[in-house]
Amino acid sequence: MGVLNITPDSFSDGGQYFDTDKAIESAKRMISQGADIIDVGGESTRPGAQSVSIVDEIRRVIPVIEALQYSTDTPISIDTSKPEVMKLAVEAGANMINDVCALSADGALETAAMLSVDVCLMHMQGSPRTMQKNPTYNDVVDDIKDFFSQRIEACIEAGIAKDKIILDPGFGFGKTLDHNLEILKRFNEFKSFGLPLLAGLSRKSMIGTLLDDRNVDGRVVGSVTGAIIAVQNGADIVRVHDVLETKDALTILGGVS
Ligand code: 8Y4
Repeated sequence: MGVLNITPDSFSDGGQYFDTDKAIESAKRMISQGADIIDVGGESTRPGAQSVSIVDEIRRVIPVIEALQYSTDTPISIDTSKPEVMKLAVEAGANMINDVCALSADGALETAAMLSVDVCLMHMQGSPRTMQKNPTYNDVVDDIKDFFSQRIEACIEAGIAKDKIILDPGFGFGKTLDHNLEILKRFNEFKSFGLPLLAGLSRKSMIGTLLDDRNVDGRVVGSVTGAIIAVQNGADIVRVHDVLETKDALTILGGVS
């Protein structure tokens, strides 16, 4: 899964079409590099990030989804927690909902059920603004498994078929470095649900911290290594910024497995 963040380019005054065109170009590059899914997001979910209005999020993501729907066969994922955005995105051609809030917003479960697309349920402790304050768990893997059980139950209750669900422990979302490493080491334990697993470690601070506070641009090799470990430990989908590099590593892994 290639990451496509659509946020206004503060270094240009090219306006809406400029951002949209750049996003489409970036998506097409990732597809040519072998991405099997493009994850389109219009709201930054980084720690402490500003929230984005529904209208602004729609203005950012819908034109890009429409253009990709028209010009490629590659499945499109909509990275949002807002039911209004989910609905318009799927109507514009998105095939999957990637929700870091695991369909917890008002109306999100019902909307996802109605749209009948795949949904990725990600675990987060707290909210993006506060999650890194003081994350605590009894046992991080067991606690996340309990969360998955509850959210799967809520989905089924709302009419979402179990075979449409993908699970993601949410690296960096209310987790310390030690929590993240424990999740990566024990990733296999999430296999017990019999559902596909997604891992997103790409460029995250756990990589930067392990590499002596390396900046985001210097995290490619660390991110690729993290993706490989996740796949070896049972991940079915890896959400990455560096598609070409990750594909190369997965190709080598595929040669011996
Ligand atoms: C640099 C670059 C530093 C990116 C931090 C980040 C996940 C996700 C995000 C994930 C799923 C991010 C939307 C955070 N992470 N969705 N989204 N799983 N399913 N931070 O791990 O990339 S955004």
